[in-house]
Amino acid sequence: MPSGDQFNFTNLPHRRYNPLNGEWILVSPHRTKRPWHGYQEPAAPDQKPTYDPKCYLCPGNQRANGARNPVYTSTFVFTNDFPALLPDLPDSHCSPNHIIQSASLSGTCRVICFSPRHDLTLAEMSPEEILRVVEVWAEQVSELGKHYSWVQIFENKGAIMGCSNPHPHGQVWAGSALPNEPFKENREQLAFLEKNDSILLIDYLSYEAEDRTRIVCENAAWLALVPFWATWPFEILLIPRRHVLRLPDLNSTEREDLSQILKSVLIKYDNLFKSSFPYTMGWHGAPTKGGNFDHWQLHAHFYPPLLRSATVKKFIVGYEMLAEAQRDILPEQAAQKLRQTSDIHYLKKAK
Ligand code: H2U
Ligand code: ZN
Repeated sequence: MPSGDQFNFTNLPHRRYNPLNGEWILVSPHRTKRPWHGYQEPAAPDQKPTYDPKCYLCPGNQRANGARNPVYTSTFVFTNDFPALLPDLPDSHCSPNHIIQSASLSGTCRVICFSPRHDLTLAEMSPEEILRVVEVWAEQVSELGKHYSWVQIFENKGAIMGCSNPHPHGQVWAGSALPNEPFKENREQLAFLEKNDSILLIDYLSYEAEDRTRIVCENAAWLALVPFWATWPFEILLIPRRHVLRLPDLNSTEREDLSQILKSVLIKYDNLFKSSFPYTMGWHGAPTKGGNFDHWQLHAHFYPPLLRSATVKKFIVGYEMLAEAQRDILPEQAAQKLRQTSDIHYLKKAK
């Protein structure tokens, strides 16, 4: 925590700067004087079947548009039956005056089933099974990156995040333009390199590795931390220690370490409120077309909505929609709570 002047950053409202997107966030730690209601009776574990004959994603089942899934035994990728993006559209930009603009965008959307087992989540899969998911993510970036400048890998988990199906799965959307969030990160990382002659997230990693207050867990190749500028209560940034631009650039040790740390992070999330923790997570690596992107550092964002229990969600509304993002619990407190959770999944412990 910076100790600037006499100001008490742990008790008083202040703003923190997010150097990745160039935006500020309001932090109101004095509001956390309210009692902490984090602990909950363990929720009865969902009794999900290993195979659900009605699930669109289970092996051998028919999907909503009539196609049938193969009887897959590991991971399975298919083109989304209801894609938000379509391939091979003509290039078109339309600006009839100085206000109105529109542009065509070609792309594709895919669904990635992480496991044939309907009842599992990434947190409950073995590191070997998670490694297969990591390999698929990297393959998707390699393949789609040849055609599109941005390949967005992500997972929406939990009904609270709008996830449509509990079967463990993620998505990839690839398109021919840089979307808003990566656009800002590209701009800020480039400006940082030009100003400091170093890589923003590599410098940040050294700072956090020394400071230690925001680290959630780590291994030889990766660091998982609640960023100094986190917006979501238990937001996590996962960064490789080595300067790596994209997922396919990870070596085999880094991939193995990644599957280990993913499991650790997700177990800690589930253990926090003894529930299957909802989140949106996704990868940001350098754009895959259009120049030199050495200013980039690969990283994953985890944005979980829960605040105080499995049922209390943070809403991004009001001041946050109209002015700027705001949080109560300090990122340092969130990191500490996550650090203190067990490394053994609560459902395994209960058995
Ligand atoms: P979520 O990750 O948000 O649950 O979305 C699942 C995706 O799966 C969603 O984009 C696709 C939906 O279009 N889907 C299919 O492509 N085929 C199906 O039969 C069901 C769902
Ligand atoms: Zn299923």
